[in-house]
Amino acid sequence: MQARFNRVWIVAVLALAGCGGAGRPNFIYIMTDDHAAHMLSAYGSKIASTPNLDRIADGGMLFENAFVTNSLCAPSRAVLLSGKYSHKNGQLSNRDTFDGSQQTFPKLMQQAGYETAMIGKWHLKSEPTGFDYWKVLPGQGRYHDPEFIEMGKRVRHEGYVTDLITDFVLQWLENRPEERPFLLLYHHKAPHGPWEPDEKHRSMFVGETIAEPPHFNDDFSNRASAVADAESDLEPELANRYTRWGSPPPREMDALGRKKWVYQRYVKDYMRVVASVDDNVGRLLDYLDAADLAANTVVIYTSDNGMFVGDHGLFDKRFMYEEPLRVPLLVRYPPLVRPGSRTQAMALNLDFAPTILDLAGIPVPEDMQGRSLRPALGGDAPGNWRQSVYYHYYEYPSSHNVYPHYGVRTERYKLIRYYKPVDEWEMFDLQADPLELNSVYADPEHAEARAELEAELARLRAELQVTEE
Ligand SMILES: [Ca+2]
Repeated sequence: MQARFNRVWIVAVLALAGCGGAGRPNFIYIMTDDHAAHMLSAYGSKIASTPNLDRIADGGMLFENAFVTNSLCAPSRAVLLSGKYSHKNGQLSNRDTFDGSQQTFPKLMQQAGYETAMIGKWHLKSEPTGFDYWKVLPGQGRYHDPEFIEMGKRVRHEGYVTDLITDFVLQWLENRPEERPFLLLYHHKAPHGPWEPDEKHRSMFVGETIAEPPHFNDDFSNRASAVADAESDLEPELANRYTRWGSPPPREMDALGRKKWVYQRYVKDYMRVVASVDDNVGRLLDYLDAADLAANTVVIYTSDNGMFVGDHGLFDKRFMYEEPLRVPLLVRYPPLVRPGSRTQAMALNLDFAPTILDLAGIPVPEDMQGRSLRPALGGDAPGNWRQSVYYHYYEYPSSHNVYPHYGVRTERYKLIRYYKPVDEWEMFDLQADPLELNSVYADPEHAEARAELEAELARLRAELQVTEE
C-alpha cells in the first residue's frame, strides 16, 4: 500500500515538474531568525503553541532531523543561497560581507524564467542579487516602526515588523506577473533578540510561570571548557542585557533568582514574538487558499539556526549542541508530499538550494554541496542517504566568546573538536544522554565508536574540501 501511494505521488510530481512552462511549481520559502525546533507545537513543545505553523506540518512533511551547518545568522543565509558550506561561499561569520556575485539558486531560478522576490530580513551586508524585487531590513532591523531598503531605497514604515513583512509579501503576491511561476523568500526578523512583542501579544502568559527545561541548571561539568567559557548565560549575560534595555531583574534577588527571573522574561517574550509570526504565516496560508495557489506552491518553513531557550541555562546559538544545531523544517506541496507525513532522514540547510532547483525542474549545479530532498519528500529516502552531517562554527572572537569548533553528528553520536584558542574534544552518546550533559570522549567503553567517528569526520572534511584548521 505504502509503495503504491508513493508511486502515485511520484507520478504526480513528474507530471508537474517534467513538462516545464505553466506546470512549474511556485515556491514560498519562509525563514524565521533563531526559531528553535523545540519551540513549535508541531515538534512537541510543551510550552509553545504554533497552530498556523503546524498547519504546514499537517498539510505536508515534518523533518525530525533537520540541522544547520553553521548555527549563526549570516553564514546560514549564505548557505541557503549558495547550497555550499561556509568555507566555499566565503561567509564564515556575521562580520563578512556576502559575495553576491557568486552563483546562487535565486539567480538560477531567475534565469530559468521564475519571478523572484526577497522580502524581510537579509543580514548579508551586500545588496541582494538574483531578485526581480527585494525589500529588506537593514542589518538586524527593528521590531517597531522599522526602516526597510526597497530596491536600494531607504523607507521607514509605521507598525510592527512581523506584520509589515507579511503585508509586503501579500502585496507582492497580489501584484506579481501571473504568467510566470515565482520564488518568494519571506524572511522574518522574529524571534531574534531583543524579543519585543507587539500590543496584540504583549499580555500573553502574564501571571503564568513557564516550566524550565530539564537541563536548566547545568553546571557544565564533564564537558570541554567551551560551554563554561561561553558568555551566553541567562545569568549574568542576558540579565545584563535586560538591565541595559531598561528592565533589570529585581535588586534583592540572588544569582539563581535572577537566572529564573530572566528565563521567565526571555521565554515569554520569545513565545510572544513567535505568536505574531504564527498569526502572520496563517494570513499567508489563508491567502494561498483564497487565491487558489495552495495546490501548486511549495511552502517551506524553517529558521536560519536553532536556539538555546534556557536550555543548559543559556540563550543564543553557535554551538553544535542539539538546540542550536536543530531547526524546524516543514514542507507542504500536495502533488508530492503526503499530508501529515514525517521523516527521520537527516536534512541540512545546505539542501534547500538543490531541493528547490530540483522541484522546479532546473539542473542542480555540480558544485552545490547539498542534496535534493525530493526522495524524502516523496516518502522514500534512498538507501544511500547521508548517515552523518558535518558542522563548522567559525566566528571568534565574538561577543559570546564561543570557541571555533567543528564536528560530526550521526544518528546516535556526536563528536566535536574545539580548535581555537583551546584544543579540546567532546563526544556525546545521544541515545543515553540526549541532553548532552556528559562527554564520553575519554570513556574506554566508547573507544570503538570514537574511532569510527574520527574516521567519519576526516572523511567528511576531505569530501567537503575543508581547508581551515
Ligand atoms: Ca539567527
